[in-house]
Amino acid sequence: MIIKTNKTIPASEITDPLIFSQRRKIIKALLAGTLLPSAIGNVSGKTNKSKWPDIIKNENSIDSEILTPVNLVKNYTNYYEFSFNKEDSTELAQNLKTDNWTIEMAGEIEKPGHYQLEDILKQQQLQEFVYRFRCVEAWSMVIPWVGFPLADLIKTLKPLSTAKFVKFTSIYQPDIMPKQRINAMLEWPYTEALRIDEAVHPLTVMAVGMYGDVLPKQNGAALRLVVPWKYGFKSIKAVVKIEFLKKAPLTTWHAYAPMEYGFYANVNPAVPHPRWSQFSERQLASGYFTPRRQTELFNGYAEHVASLYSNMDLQHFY
Ligand SMILES: Nc1nc2c(c(=O)[nH]1)N[C@H]1C(S)=C(S)[C@@H](COP(=O)(O)O)O[C@H]1N2
Ligand SMILES: [Mo]
Repeated sequence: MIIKTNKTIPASEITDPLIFSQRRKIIKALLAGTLLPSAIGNVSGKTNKSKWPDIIKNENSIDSEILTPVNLVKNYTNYYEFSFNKEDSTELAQNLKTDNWTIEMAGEIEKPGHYQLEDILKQQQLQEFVYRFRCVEAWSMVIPWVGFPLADLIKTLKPLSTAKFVKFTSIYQPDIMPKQRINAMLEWPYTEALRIDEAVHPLTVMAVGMYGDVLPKQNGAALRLVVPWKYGFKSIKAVVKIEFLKKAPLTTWHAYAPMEYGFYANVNPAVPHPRWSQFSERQLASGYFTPRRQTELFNGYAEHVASLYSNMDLQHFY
């Protein structure tokens, strides 16, 4: 997210140092003739499934694209509770304690309560979901998540017919999350929400891992949401509460700048952000001469999700 400060630089114009140094390394290696696939991450599309050896790949996985190198995904993170800088947030997030994770389930359900993540996982069949991921700042990645469909969890909670929206809340821990202490611009804890039909859509995932391993703290451990057809800020990290509501709640980014960050936040090349175009995206760690990728409606998942919005004006409900 681009924070409104005195110097507002469109995200698309920023060449972050990590990408820059990675490119320099790649060019150096190319010149030296030493570039092995492992040097730029996994280019074969296979992951090293160390923790979950028998995991099955979800049918909605994309397989035609090259995965973003894991080291880039781990070191280029948006985690505003810690820092507005993508590398500092990675480092500071290591202070988060992610064991014995508990999630509060509340609102319009028959089975509210505090659930241990471990107990939830005993009921779920973990799968790998290889999804495109598109940040509203106009960069994108391809990530193999490990998790389960949110729909499978929601079923066990027995939602009432009055449950129309699902609200997610991130952990609030100002003692270790510096921006929760000193940044009053955003309201903490971070919250996000989906319409119930979006929440139970088979593409919507709760992730506990990526690249065959446990989710790194900076990427949202112990449990995060992944909604691949929406801008990245909807994919809330470190979820500690899931609430079923009758009405749409006000969520963090939407509350901060409603003209810039809509409730729906569906990826849409035809709806520019007020301060930059969403027509194309920079694929992280793509080749030096690779052109920007043309952004697709619903991030390429239109055949799966367009029907959710068939009666809606997407320019108005951005
Ligand atoms: N709690 C929380 N969740 C969050 C964020 C955040 O700052 N705090 N950033 C969002 C944004 S803007 C993006 S692009 C993705 C980034 O996920 P990644 O760092 O794992 O790539 O997380 C989203 N979820
Ligand atoms: Mo983002």
